[in-house]
Amino acid sequence: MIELSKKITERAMLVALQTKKQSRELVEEHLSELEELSNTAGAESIFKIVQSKSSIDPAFYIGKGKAEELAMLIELNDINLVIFDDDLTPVQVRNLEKLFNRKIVDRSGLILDIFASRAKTREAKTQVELAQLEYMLPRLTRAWTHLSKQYGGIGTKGPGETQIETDRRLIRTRISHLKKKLKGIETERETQSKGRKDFVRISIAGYTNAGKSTLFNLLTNADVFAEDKLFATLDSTTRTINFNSKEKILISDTVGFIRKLPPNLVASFKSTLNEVRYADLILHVIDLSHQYYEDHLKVVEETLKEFGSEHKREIKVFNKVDLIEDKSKMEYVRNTYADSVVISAQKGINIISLMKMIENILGESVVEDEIELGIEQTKLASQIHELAEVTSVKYDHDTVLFKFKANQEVAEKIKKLFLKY
Ligand SMILES: Nc1nc2c(ncn2[C@@H]2O[C@H](COP(=O)(O)OP(=O)(O)OP(=O)(O)O)[C@@H](O)[C@H]2O)c(=O)[nH]1
Ligand SMILES: [Mg+2]
Repeated sequence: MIELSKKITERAMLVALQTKKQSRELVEEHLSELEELSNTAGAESIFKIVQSKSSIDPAFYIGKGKAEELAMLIELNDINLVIFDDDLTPVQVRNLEKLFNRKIVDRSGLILDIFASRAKTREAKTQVELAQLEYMLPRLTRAWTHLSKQYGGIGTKGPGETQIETDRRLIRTRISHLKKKLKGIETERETQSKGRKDFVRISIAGYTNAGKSTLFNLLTNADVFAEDKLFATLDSTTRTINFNSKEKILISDTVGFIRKLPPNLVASFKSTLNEVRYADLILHVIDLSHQYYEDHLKVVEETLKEFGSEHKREIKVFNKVDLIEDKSKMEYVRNTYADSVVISAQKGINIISLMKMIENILGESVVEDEIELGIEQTKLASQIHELAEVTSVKYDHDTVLFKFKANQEVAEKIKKLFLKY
């Protein structure tokens, strides 16, 4: 028996704006990433349009003339969805929707939509719903709810129509309810974490589709879902692993990053990403076969910085080496990035080197040290807590004496940070 797929593919037009500040090449790369996102969401991109303009048009984003031109294309080619690479203002959405008479989705909306369809656990669902409502709130107009109901599909997989129909006040109430729920989940997680205090923690982080879950599965014999689509993983999974060392090691797979990740999504995924925050070591996986792998690397570093993980010990794991023919690329990364290793998680290439690096870093001798801070240097105090195991804190008038345990390198890092203040 042949089963007919019920899924209807939406026909999408992708639109990006190139202003004076950006190069054509970069805008096109962003657009091809948008295409991957839209494929992941189940749309087929029929057109990819780049409009050059000195500045953003406040009413129509790409300018009224260009918008009218696109309206014709849309009509003639049966396009039912228009996706913009940058976030639009509510006014731009309203004007464009009126002109195109089609559904308009922006990059954040698209990412939220993918997250919504991928969220499986209570935590992920709560996090995505919160981010969606916050995204939706300023965009909520009568016209919007009406149109989204009319079209359905991508960009409208909101937290349920009944909630969309109700007014902003109800959405605000829901937002504060979800925030409380997440706080509860976060506390649960923290309690769990405390129970794992005597474990050493490794966290796998990186750009989406870099091969994090594939590496995780390889290191733990787990069976986490991995596929060639963006955001296959939304929840962090944690397992224990055994190396030769006596230490008990926990390793976590985490959600991937991408450029222009909606800020409210990052904020609501804080509890999941705490795995990275509290890790003793981060394995930063990078898809070396991607043309823009160095951009990806920077995006991940920036995002890690946002929640204060930039001073963690990190191994840069350049993955998918089986796809690389140009040997100089490997030389280049080895010479450019300290603590890096080139592997293939899928083919199992060079995994032994990676394991050795992990062991070396974890096995570094732990030293005890102390540092005296002025009472006003609270920022540094929280960094010490993040980087090291604080064994005692003593207050004396306007100074605080911290005693801590950390490996040699981290201890030196803390001292350096202190000198900067
Ligand atoms: N050729 C090759 N493909 C790989 C390698 N590692 C992973 N892949 C493929 O890359 C795709 C993405 O892998 P995942 O492990 O799902 O990547 P991820 O980083 O967990 O992705 P998200 O969870 O979506 O952020 C899959 O199709 C993998 O089979 C590798 O070393 N070589
Ligand atoms: Mg994954």
